[in-house]
Amino acid sequence: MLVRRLGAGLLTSPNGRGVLSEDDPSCIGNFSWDPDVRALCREADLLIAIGTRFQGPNTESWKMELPARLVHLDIDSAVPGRNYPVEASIVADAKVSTMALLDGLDRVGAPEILAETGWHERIVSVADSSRRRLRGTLGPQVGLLDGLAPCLHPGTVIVKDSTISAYMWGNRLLPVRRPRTSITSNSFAIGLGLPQALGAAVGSKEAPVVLLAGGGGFLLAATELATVAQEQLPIVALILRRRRLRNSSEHPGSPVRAWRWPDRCGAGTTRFLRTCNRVRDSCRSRRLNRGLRAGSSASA
Ligand SMILES: Cc1ncc(C[n+]2csc(CCOP(=O)(O)OP(=O)(O)O)c2C)c(N)n1
Repeated sequence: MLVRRLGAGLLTSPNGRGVLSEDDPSCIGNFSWDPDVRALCREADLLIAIGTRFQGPNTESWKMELPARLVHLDIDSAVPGRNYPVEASIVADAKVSTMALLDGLDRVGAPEILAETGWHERIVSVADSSRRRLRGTLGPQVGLLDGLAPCLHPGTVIVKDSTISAYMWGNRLLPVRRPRTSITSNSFAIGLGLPQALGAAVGSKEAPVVLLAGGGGFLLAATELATVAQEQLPIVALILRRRRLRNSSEHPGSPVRAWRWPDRCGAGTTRFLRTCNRVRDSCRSRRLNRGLRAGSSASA
């Protein structure tokens, strides 16, 4: 794999998450806003950008400094050089061209790079500090993150509507371990979460699909619950209530209302965590998925 061969760190956009497991020490993740990550990018000798448009929200509207040596690889010839000047562009399929780069490194006899430079240790330390820094800003929501994260199977598809909880921690700290298991809207429009979860539940081999949504965004497409019921789709919706989350000290013990289709659960952290545990149990049970697909009335 190119990242290992180069001794590089991997920084992802929100939608690139999962291309390498976030448990891998080379994976920095979706942390382009972090000051230590910014410093790392400024100091790097070379950046190889693969399949990214360097969107404004991920680069602080292109204020993020990148190394002068930027190689930009994309299948769309209009992308390289559009937002940042490039030293070289490669217009090709990402998989084919990364394999070709690996072959090229072997052909020219490039040594196993950077083992002795301390760069890898720096990457590991920056990945750790950026996570710690963000966790330190979450306040009581850290309990939701810590409650949910261990309940997810590596293959669980998690869909995030554009809710504050998704911006704050869902899109960065809730770990993603496999490609295509983290879905979030690029447009920042609220309301797409439930329809996206619905599609993911039809396409995913793991059950259930987990949706994180704010109350406002969820209501925009709540009528799709009829489709969820009709198709008996295994979706767990965690609906976060902003006022409760922001003012949790005034509403002790009740930062979130969590419920699952078709049974409505009450409010409270305990119930949220209970729902998370059901997610975990359901993730473990492949039989659930098979049962649902066979049209049984098994519940998530
Ligand atoms: C389709 C659409 N309409 C309006 C907005 C503007 N907007 C951004 S956040 C937000 C409130 C979202 O509330 P909620 O879904 O409860 O999530 P929260 O961020 O409060 O957790 C609105 C209306 C938007 N982003 N997209």
